[in-house]
Amino acid sequence: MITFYYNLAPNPMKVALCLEEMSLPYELKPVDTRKGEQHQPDFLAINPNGKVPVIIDQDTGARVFDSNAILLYLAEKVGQFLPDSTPVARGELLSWLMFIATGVGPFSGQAVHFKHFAPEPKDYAVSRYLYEAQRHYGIINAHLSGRRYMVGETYTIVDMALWGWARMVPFILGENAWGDFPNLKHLFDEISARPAAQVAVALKEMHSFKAEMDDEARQYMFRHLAALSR
Ligand SMILES: N[C@@H](CCC(=O)N[C@@H](CS)C(=O)NCC(=O)O)C(=O)O
Repeated sequence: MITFYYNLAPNPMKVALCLEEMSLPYELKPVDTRKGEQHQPDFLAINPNGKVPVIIDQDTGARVFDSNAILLYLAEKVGQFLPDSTPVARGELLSWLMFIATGVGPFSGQAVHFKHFAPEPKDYAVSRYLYEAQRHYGIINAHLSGRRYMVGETYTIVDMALWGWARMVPFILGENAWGDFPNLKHLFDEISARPAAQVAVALKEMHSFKAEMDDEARQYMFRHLAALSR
């Protein structure tokens, strides 16, 4: 049994997809980040970074935080959704997993923050992060030209990591953004049609997370605001 600390944001959603693809039994532990549950001492004892996702593998006692670390842990546990065990394929797997973890995710997250939530003036920051997010998705789209999946000939955890963020492309880059990334859109649609993805998306019915980005939510999500007001 896996204990899965989650909300409905891109990083937990990749893990939800992965757990479903692997048919691993898991119990859900919702963490409402707009109510500050990520800063509670009992949660910080599980993830000192105060973010979701986290898993605890009850079979092994392992605690794993950071979404792409979780995907790799689970793939190695079950021996599935990995490419051929050659050094070349392993190099590709690690490179694209880290590219998504350190590039696609953070630049997309900052683009969303500045575009949708930051106060004015913000033109410089919006321009920088939208440019970088667009550039990262462009690299993925170019890589997918003539390929069905990100690594090798089969569906792997890299495709799952990508799906978590690809769901957000219109929110990050605008409603017409898919037109710039036809290869990525093709892969995104293929994954979204999988039964595992449909179960992951339906997790939104399992728990009612706070939706409003009000003063309380901003206080918990954007903690630098406290320093600014001192
Ligand atoms: N590098 C981490 C990032 C996790 C992360 O940023 N999680 C967000 C949801 S996608 C979160 O918990 N935010 C709450 C907060 O920042 O207070 C990962 O890949 O899991």
